[in-house]
Amino acid sequence: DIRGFIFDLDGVLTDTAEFHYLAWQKLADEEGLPFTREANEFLRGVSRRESLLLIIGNHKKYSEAEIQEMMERKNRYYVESIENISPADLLPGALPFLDELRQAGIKIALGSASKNARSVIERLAIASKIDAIADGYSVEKPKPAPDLFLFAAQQLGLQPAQCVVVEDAGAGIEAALAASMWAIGLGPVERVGAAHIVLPSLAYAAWSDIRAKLENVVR
Ligand code: XGP
Ligand code: MG
Repeated sequence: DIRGFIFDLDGVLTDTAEFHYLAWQKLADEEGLPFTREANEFLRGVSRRESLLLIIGNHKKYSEAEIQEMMERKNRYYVESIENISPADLLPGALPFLDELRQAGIKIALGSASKNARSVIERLAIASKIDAIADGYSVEKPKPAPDLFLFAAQQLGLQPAQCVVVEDAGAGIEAALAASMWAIGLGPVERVGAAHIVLPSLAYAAWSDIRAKLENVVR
């Protein structure tokens, strides 16, 4: 039976995916690298370094020092942009769903590729609702590898099969399935259709419905 939920952060609990996009766009513009909102879809769930490498593609050659500098620059833009986020920036449904799960005795972890996850959680004022954090510092291999979610489950003291991952990224759904966990995808089926359950957002998430649906999935 299901004992834990592992939530991605950016694009799931709050729309920081948009702030990441704007920060990457600014960097790309400064570097003369082509980048669009559509291209940003591929950065969902992807680590800072991998995101930058995807943006650079084959367009230019950069030294390792230049890559480091660009990662720092993008992060400065991002950190500036999240300075003013508050509990009002939680996405619709996020807070009631977290509370519903906690009341049902479900453990909750964060599973985010971001190194900024802790500071975002503090600003959203939901740190007290989260039992364990797996973030951009926790493991070596980023999503779609299962490592981050396996680390989160371990922190919760649960087996993978007892955990449900909630993700907005294709790479995140892949990682959840690779970890042998249940997966709930938020967003369009083209992006998260591989998940066991697809919902438009957490505003449509109810624990009793989800449990009933997952109990009927044969795996
Ligand atoms: P961090 C971020 C990436 O920069 C961003 O491209 C990803 O979309 C995001 O993580 C996914 O959660 O990582 O720069 O905040 O460490
Ligand atoms: Mg995400």
